[in-house]
Amino acid sequence: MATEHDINKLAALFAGARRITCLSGAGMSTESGIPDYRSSKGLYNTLTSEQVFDIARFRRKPELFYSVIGPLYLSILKAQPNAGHVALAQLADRFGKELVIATQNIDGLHQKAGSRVVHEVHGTMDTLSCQDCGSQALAKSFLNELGKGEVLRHRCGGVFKPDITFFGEQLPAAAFSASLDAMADADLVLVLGTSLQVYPAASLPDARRDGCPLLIVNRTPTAMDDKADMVFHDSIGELLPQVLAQMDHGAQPGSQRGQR
Ligand code: CNA
Repeated sequence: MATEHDINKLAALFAGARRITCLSGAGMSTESGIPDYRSSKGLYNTLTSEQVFDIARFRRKPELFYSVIGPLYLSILKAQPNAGHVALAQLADRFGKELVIATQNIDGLHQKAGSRVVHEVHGTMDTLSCQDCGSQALAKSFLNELGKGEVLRHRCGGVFKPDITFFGEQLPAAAFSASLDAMADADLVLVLGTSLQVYPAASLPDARRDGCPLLIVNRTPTAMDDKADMVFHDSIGELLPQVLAQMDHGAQPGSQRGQR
């Protein structure tokens, strides 16, 4: 658990960085009520996610995907950002940091919290594409069907697939390459709420330049703890607001606001 000394150190680290790049994962959104993959209450213990999110299976049997995921999909569309998402957005808005978020999440919560530069390396649940004609639609126009676990179809008869990256699909190239660039440009890299087991996203922090500090906040150990400068096995939604409060406390009146 972070001590007062740790919070002071983190506040100084954040305050001294101009360009901050963050890699977030499912643990970023558990405090918004969305289960992650690998914790005890995570999806892998209740559902066979690798099967449900397999592209070949989806094409063969979309009813399996929608019946299992439909109600969860609906709850993700309705979820609200938590204190961790809000604190990150404030790093840019209130403290003038050039914040870039590379997220493995498909829930859109960073954007809902007000973060503007978000690269969704595993796509998004907000939109759907018809597998036959390519038309796009907003998932929020199908709330009833999702709640009932029905297969979503375009009026041409084709099945809609959410614009997320399924197992067996390529990552969105533009989002991935923009994330790599942002890691290389950063003077502080944050890894928040990811076990760092899903590649290639997990390799993104390795693109940071020599000497760029790496901070990991994750409730349980990650695959990169030994490479990090600071690691906290804490809750993001509890730790980040404390750091921002300390930055507020440490700032001269007005000194860190409005630098953009
Ligand atoms: P993961 O492997 O489930 O790891 C999540 C990590 O977060 C775990 O190590 C937890 O200990 C940690 N954690 C959970 N809650 C908190 C918290 N409040 N504070 C700090 N740490 C916490 O998930 P990854 O993101 O590493 O795996 C990548 C997958 C998960 C991507 O393909 C995502 O698309 C996918 N996913 C996304 C969502 C979402 O969009 N919200 C939900 C579930 C899975």
